[in-house]
Amino acid sequence: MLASQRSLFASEPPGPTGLSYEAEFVTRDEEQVLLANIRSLPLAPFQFGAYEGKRRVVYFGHSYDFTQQRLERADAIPDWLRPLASRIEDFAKLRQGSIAHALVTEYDIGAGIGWHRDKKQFDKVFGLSLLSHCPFRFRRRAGASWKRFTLDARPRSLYVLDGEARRVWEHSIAPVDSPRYSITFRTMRPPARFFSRAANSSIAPSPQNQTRLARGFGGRRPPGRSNRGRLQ
Ligand SMILES: O=C(O)CCC(=O)C(=O)O
Repeated sequence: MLASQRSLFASEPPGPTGLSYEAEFVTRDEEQVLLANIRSLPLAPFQFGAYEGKRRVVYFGHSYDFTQQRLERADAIPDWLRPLASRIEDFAKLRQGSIAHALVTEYDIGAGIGWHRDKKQFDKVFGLSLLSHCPFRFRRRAGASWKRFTLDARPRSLYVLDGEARRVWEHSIAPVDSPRYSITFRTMRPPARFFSRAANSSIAPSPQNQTRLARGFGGRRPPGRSNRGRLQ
């Protein structure tokens, strides 16, 4: 167990197994440089099948196409971001180059992300929070109800999702009340077959789920797409 994980849970109810947290993973100066680079990216509304989320994203390495339900190749992780990926690989005792994917997300006021587990093509997940904190919520089924846990993800901190935190618990972020950015780094599960097969989503992107996840957090239907016959 990481030292940071021990301190996180020393005086709190235990969080999900496999969740760890490192406060101040980057310095304030590094945060400013990352934010400047992020603001120069072509951030675009998150696409969830026929719907657009309110948050804006850019993918590197791989992107996930929710319409085709498969991974697509994306631009390589850029030079300004690679050293951070490398630092995370060292921190997590991973081989250099293990992180093959990065997702940059901008949450403007009112944007969030619905309950989900990350796609099965990905393995370990590392989330760096920038600019402001968010309550990062977890839940898992416990009989007829849910077990819940909330991590206060502070700016400049890194959370790690592995084990049950990654594969059993779902996570979500309620609409934020001040702008937040995150960089999510992921390692890949082995591998190549995911490029040719339909994805094995933990929450299948049925029209109903698309509606719930995208619209529940401020998502909107792109102009010209009819609602008729889908939402009844
Ligand atoms: O912004 C974050 O820290 C979480 C992002 C996330 O859960 C996702 O993109 O799947």
